[in-house]
Amino acid sequence: MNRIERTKWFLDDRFGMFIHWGLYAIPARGEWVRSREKMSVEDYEEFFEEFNPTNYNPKEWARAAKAAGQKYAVLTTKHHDGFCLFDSKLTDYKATNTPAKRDLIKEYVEAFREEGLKVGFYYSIIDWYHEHYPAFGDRNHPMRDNEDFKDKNIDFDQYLEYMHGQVRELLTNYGKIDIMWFDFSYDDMTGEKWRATELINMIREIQPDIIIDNRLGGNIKSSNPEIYAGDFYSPEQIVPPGGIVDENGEQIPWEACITLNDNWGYHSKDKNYKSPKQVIRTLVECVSKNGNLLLNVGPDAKGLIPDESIEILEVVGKWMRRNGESIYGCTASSLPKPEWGRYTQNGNKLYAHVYDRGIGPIYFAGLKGKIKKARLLADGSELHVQTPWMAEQYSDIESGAFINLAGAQLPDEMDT
Ligand code: JFZ
Repeated sequence: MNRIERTKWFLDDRFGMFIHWGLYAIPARGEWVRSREKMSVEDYEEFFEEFNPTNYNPKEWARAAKAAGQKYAVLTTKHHDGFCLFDSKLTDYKATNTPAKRDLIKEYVEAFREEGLKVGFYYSIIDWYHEHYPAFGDRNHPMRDNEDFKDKNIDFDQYLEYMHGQVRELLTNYGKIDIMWFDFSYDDMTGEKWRATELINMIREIQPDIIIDNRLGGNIKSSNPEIYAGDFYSPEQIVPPGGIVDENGEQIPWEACITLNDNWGYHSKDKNYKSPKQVIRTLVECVSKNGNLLLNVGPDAKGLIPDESIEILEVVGKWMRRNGESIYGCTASSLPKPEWGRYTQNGNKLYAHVYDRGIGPIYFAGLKGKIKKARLLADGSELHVQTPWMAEQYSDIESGAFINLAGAQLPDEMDT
């Protein structure tokens, strides 16, 4: 299988749930708390001893994702703090040794599979816990300025054995896994520094169909990319304005990852949530540029997705139930971006996402005589192709067509 075959389902599905969850949910100041506040392992230890997510019910997470129209999920099996939600034989720093006492990844995989969703693993190649992970290679290591730590004898190969071993565990012990989402490489700590070719060969042997992000390093945009350069490009907190193409101008699969508020991990004070409308428009924006959206939630220390996030997902789901056809299996359109919104397309079906209906009929450049019929996607009701009075005199619109939206109820008066 090549990248194009592997990513087919992914590009059809378009919309996934990202989940950042770990010990950092307890301090509730985001997943970077250890680095930002320069906490030692000991400072962080109380969260390990305390971690007991009594409300952890991944079936609920999976139902929320499915109801929102999301088709796959990616969960942090280990974040930069090194804590593992899975029962790794290679470390004691794992959920089974906390009061939670269970393999939380196993339950996640089962629950999401049961809802018919595809399952992904986020795995941090950065590790602030492992004794052989070098602070000198990581400008944000919490212990970087600590003299004792610097003097430690680091054998990076031991860390690499551990990291490769954990990836092997993750891809061996939980059945078929759809996405491996590595995070991340600094400019000078990249590619073969992770023994990336060897790592990818191992992964492809265990899970031949799995798709992998581009954060191990390499140049995914090259016409001859390294084996570890990834199946899809992962821009963060941005929708790339022109999509992503390789050196030859060919489309590269990509997936924007975006938070609902301003943190990935749970943050009790961060209430800066995006509106459902912004989220829907971001999803449309991605698809209109051939991309996916991986939308993040950060469950709290009890294991609950914040109410605010659930409410946004519900509204998005309402929209998706009526308009999902304009997302799944859709791509960019070759038509120029319309002034009133965005296009997505599936074969000969063009979806017009109308953000600004203005007054009068809306204009479709280049489509004169080409629109067979027009329908309002939300309810299937008929719309009329209409040529306005004296339109032939508007010199710049000769090749275009008009559709009359009069009387059409755009969903919540916000989107098509
Ligand atoms: C990383 C993590 O540090 C963060 O906590 C979160 O998990 C996010 C999804 O990924 O953050 C990054 C990684 C890469 C870039 C920026 C932030 N980047 O390439 O610009």
